Amino acid sequence: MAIRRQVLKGALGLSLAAALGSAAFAQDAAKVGLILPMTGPFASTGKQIDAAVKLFLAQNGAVFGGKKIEIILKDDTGNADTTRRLAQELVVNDKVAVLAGFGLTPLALAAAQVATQAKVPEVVMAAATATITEASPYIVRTSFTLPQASEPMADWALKNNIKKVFTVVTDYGPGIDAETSFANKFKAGGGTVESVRVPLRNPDFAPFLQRASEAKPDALFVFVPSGIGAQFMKQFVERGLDKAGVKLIGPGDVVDDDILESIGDVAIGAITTHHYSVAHDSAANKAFVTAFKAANGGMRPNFMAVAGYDGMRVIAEALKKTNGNTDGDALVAAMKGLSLESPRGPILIDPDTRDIVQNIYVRKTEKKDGELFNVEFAIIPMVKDPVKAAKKQ
Ligand code: VNL
Repeated sequence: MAIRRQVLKGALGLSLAAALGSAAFAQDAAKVGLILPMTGPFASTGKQIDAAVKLFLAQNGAVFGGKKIEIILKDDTGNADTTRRLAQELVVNDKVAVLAGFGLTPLALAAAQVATQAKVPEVVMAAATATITEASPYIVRTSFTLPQASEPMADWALKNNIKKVFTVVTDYGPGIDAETSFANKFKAGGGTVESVRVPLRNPDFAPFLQRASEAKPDALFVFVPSGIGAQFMKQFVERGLDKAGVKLIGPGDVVDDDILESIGDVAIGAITTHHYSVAHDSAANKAFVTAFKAANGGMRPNFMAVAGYDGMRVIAEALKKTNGNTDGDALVAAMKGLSLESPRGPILIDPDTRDIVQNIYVRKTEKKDGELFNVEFAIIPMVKDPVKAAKKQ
């Protein structure tokens, strides 16, 4: 090292720097370890986020605060033990400045201890259980929280003459968050709720939908993780719930833009509350959707893609603010309070909680020019995660 510095000072410095090439270059790189489920049942989430990260870097040139962002993509297949091992390897062997991705709640939680011990920021681009940001002071989230999306659904249902709701949710963090936040708010407003929870792995919705059908509710409130909606909706039709006139409501994961076409017309009329629709009417979103589709063979971006895109932007803005300092504490400090215009609308990284503050939109699934969309018709502006907001009071 000492010899190299000496030589670099000399006349041969330039050519030697060129010869050293990658070694010299590496010091000017900020490596981002991107851990996603690229295979397995949640591969659609990995695919969407990976594509959005690539798009952001292709559009913005990859150099921020003098550091070139280098992505190291790893497939955790949706297995939490693998996520933990990959996070450790990325920190120890690759010396990444940031860990990012995290397709599901157990995967985000599996990396939290690694982030804390290594003092490396963990940018959560998908997982959405409210408590995740409390698992490490290095976690910053650009996706959403289920209570943030589900409470507004209770308000809408109460105002729209829905009195009896049956909830069906996937039985793990985000599903329990969706059920609890919706039910508490809906019951407080005078509604009645009956609830069932469906396993995360290999779900068979039929017995749960049978119970829902027998309960004769005004509406069925559903949370299933992104990518599972088509499976759910198929069984919803097979059980005849659409014909029985049961209204479908919930956070927007079940009518995910990515799979809406494969769900088909049965989704028409569903009312959902969520932070992103591919149909969001803004110039920023139109540009994002056009570029994303062009780069990905016509694939629609969904709410996972937008969170991956914004997650990269948060990392880039933080590097600019620190002038390329990749110290974990400096990066997290720079991320706190960032406010940006996203394709979904305005977003803010809450400086107190490191969680995202954003608009929640009420949408109706409709057919427009032969294509299905979740069309936004009302906005609840800049919603904070209500679970953490309640704890503060
Ligand atoms: C989670 C939440 C995953 C919402 C999702 O799709 C989703 C999670 C994979 O926190 O595990 O749509």
